[in-house]
Amino acid sequence: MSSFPEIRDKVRSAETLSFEDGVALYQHPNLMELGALANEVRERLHGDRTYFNRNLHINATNVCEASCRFCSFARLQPGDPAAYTMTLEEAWGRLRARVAANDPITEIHIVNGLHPGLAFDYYTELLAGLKRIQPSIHLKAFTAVEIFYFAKKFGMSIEAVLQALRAAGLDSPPGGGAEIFAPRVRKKICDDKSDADEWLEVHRVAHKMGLRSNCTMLYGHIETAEERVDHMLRLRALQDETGGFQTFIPLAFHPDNNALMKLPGPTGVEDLRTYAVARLLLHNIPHLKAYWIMLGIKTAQTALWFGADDLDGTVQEERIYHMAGAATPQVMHPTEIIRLIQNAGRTPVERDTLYNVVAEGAALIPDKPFRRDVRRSLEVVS
Ligand code: V47
Repeated sequence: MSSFPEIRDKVRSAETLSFEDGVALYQHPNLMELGALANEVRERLHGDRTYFNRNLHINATNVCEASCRFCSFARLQPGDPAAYTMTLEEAWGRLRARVAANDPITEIHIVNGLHPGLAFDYYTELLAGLKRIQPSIHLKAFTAVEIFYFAKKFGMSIEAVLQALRAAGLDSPPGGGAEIFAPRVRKKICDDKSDADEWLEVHRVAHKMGLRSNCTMLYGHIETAEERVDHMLRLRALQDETGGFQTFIPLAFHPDNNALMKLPGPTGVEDLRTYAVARLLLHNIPHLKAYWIMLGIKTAQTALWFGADDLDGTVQEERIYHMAGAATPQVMHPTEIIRLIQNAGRTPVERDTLYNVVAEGAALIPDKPFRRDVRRSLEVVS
């Protein structure tokens, strides 16, 4: 097994790290040394730039046929008192409210349960209606698991599903549903939804159609370090083939209100270690997102020195993590995100979903600062 100095040399000469290197990095006792190496790669790619966007989450239904043991959001029966399915008007109303409040967003992130009773039209109309309200909105919608489910349920190929969704307004699939690819783990935590090859195939098809997408890994439950490394290397292999992934998002397991609630969830050190290892192994995926909703705001801010260059967005109405016990707020004002990034010694950049710059420098200052101390900290930007 390679020593840390040998791996550091490989990273500095831009050599691809092996499976054994990944496992050795997970075992390296010196977290700060690991973080500093990941930070070298982060700064080589992005300097101090740290991205965020203005977005809204819509989880249109929590009715779900799958029984993932880590999930606190899904309800198996439409008759369950906690089950809900939004009408299209209700879902569209979420965007209308933002437009009416003059609180603009550039992206809607849509993730739903695998609802056995909804017609395909529900999904295409959902997208088309949102585009009618705001034609410029980027619709990051339906995980690979949902797309695979549509293909099976409606007797269509993956490509036909993606084409129909794209015609209705889909811009990119989000990265959810990947969990951990290893069959040992999938069998125990999510054995009745798409497997690793099916998940990867949906992204492969999407990339070949010219769509970009994201990828995730749910960590901190029953998986081993070897299984995390294997997961990342499978993503890296697909990225070598297609180049379509934009960002990798490690998702920290939240143990409340689900079948795995006896597990403790990852510690802060495990979070930072996973970010650093991801930045070092996934040299070909440009961005690494510290999703503040589930990492917690303080760890997400710290992760900006352990490889991460993106904090996701303002988010609003997030339900999946909050039902699993996330203690973070459901929305963060852009001024607060900017303050966190600046306070970490990084340079905030507002992006759209495809990483085009929306605003930076003085242009970042929002019209409506929401707290006096934030307004003061923003003076630094101007
Ligand atoms: O697939 C479910 C995870 C994912 C829990 O693409 C849980 O930009 C932790 O994929 N504890 C959905 N995680 C969210 C997602 C995502 C989030 C942010 C940005 C992007 C992107 C994608 O949430 C699911 C699953 O892996 N999840 N339950 C839980 N208890």
